[in-house]
Amino acid sequence: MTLKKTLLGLTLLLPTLLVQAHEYEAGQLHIDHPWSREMPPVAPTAAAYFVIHNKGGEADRLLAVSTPVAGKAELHEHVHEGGVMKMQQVQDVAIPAGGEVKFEPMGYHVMLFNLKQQAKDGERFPLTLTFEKAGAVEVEVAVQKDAPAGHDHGEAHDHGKHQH
Ligand SMILES: [Cu+2]
Repeated sequence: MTLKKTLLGLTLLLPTLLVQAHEYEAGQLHIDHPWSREMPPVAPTAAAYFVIHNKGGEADRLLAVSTPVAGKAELHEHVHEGGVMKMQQVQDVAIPAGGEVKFEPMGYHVMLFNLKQQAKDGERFPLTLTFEKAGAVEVEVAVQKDAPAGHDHGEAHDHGKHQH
């Protein structure tokens, strides 16, 4: 009976262990699960997403992004313009005091250009986020086939359509 109980407990725990969520602390900021969707090897660009929580009483700003795997990295947002969804570069992203900003498909994202090669599902690459107050924070971006739960709106048109 005891063995049976233990096995049942393990079965219930496994899905939790497989999620591989990772997070980072930088001063007042908490950066949750940086990830990137696996793209075809020929795709020239990729995008990275994460959620930034600001637990402090002062606003901060994300000023710059960089990574050794891409020739260029930019902060982007999606905007509706005449019924068309398109993306454009932004100079910085405000992180309000006590608030959070989601970088996600069809929203803010880190755009990576001139990739030397596309990372595959299960791989990770380093990304440095530079904040006005918290300074430079290096995170690892997890590459995965599917968006983590709660990070996708299920809009298929985002898939492989990151063009400028
Ligand atoms: Cu973009």
